[in-house]
Amino acid sequence: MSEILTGVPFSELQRRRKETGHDRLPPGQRLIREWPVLTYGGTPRVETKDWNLQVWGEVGQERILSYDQFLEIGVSEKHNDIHCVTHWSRYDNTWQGVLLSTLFEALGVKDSATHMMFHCYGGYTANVPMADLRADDHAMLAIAHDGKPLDAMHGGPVRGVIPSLYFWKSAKWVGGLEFMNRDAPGFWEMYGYHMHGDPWREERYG
Ligand SMILES: Nc1nc2c(c(=O)[nH]1)N[C@H]1C(S)=C(S)[C@@H](COP(=O)(O)O)O[C@H]1N2
Ligand SMILES: [Mo]
Repeated sequence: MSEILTGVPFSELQRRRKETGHDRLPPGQRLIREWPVLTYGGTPRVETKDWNLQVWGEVGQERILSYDQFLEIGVSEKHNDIHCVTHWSRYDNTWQGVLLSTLFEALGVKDSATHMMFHCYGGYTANVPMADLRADDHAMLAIAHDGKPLDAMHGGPVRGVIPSLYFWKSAKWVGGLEFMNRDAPGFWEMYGYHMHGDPWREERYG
């Protein structure tokens, strides 16, 4: 591969190469340069002063964080690729936000949490296994993309980014995290999308 591989641990690349024969572009995907907007329904407009993160379920303490309390947990930067189930991939995205690993620590997420449900302004939901979130050291709640605050269209002020899974799992306009002790389908999963959604295994539907 002549392309520069960024943000992906070597062990992860070896796994992908072995399982799929692909280094960077997952099977069945094509590379695009632009960044399309994919939203079911309207675009919620939430200002940071009105934004809250509600946290409940398998956590030490159920809480509601303001935007400032959320940022105080600590902001990091990550560089990675995104893969949409509708077959487009976009390389080299730089995200700033609060890493989920840091957030889970701060919130005291219990070991009994096996899955997390994103709850969004506007009603969208997406379920993700905790094992994937714990294994993906790029997974975050993002506030900025390529140095600019996230547009409302792309999920601003705060969206999930989980580059190891198809992009529908990266919920936009996140306002709640529910820590569950079992799996449950989110919005697209109820319409037949995969409960897991690993692009390297082409877990698109079913
Ligand atoms: N709240 C919410 N989050 C969402 C969606 C949505 O419709 N609502 N669409 C998902 C899908 S299918 C994709 S591919 C990505 C698209 O993100 P983008 O519009 O920033 O490209 O957001 C995901 N997160
Ligand atoms: Mo998507």
